[in-house]
Amino acid sequence: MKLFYSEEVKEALAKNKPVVALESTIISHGMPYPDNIKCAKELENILRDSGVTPATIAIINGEIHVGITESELNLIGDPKTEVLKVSKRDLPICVARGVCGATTVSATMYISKLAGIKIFATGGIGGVHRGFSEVLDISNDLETLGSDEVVVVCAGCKSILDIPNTLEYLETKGVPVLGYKTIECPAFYSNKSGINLEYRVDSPIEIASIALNKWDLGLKGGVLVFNPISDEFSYDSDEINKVIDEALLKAKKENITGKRITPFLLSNIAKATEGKSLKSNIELVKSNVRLAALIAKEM
Ligand code: PSU
Ligand code: MN
Repeated sequence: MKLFYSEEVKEALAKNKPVVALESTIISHGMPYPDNIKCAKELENILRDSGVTPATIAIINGEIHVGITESELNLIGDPKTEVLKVSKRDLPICVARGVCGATTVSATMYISKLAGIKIFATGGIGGVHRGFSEVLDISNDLETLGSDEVVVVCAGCKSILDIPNTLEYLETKGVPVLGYKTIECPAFYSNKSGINLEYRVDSPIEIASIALNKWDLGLKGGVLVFNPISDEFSYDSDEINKVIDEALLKAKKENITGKRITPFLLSNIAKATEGKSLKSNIELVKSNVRLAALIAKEM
């Protein structure tokens, strides 16, 4: 499969310089226009300013791009463009049909692996959804964390998910989950969840060493880093959970299921908080990108 590299990514990979991958579902389906495009540009510039090359991954008319141009970003960030939400299973369909696609954590990890990129930063991962015993909704992100060798930096699992069962599933898949400077599992908009992780790490070099040792041992799959949102932007967990519960109820009433559920909940939460949750979302992704840059340099 041919990958289309941007000039800067091609050069960085050839010279063995640090590269951090970024996903595109947060651009096309996770954030409203025009904040999505502004945020995507800022994330890339945070990386460039710290001497790391950004590789935003997206599918443009069936072509898999590793690193996109400004006009490609404007295309997939435009709400008027039809953009498929592409997890691993949608990838061949998107390419075969020659349409545009925004990659989720699972597809972005897979393409990163193909491109030889070892680290990827995002906001939050998909997981085991609440009510999974009735509807078996478990994100492909978890499978891919179990199979593809990429470090993923995120802000934990938000409580639209079943956090304890998401952590159990990651354990089954052999994925190390590392709390960055915390032992409490962060919950995306909030840095509190009341649930403890098993491992806390305190430096980027320690994270790099765990990942490299995992792969040196011949173990497959990724490493997950949970970087809590800073106190300044963190929500009180009761406050945000109330909003999340209402959004979940609305989704149930409107019969929203499958891949539509995560974007539906995110946009309803942003509306209900009058954009305050969006601000938190943007800040936490930026913080994850900053941490990923430090880890990439150590690797
Ligand atoms: N979490 C967020 N924002 C997002 C996503 C997750 O806070 O936009 C996206 C990611 O791309 C993730 C995907 O991989 O949603 C998970 O979708 P699903 O639950 O359908 O697997
Ligand atoms: Mn799902």
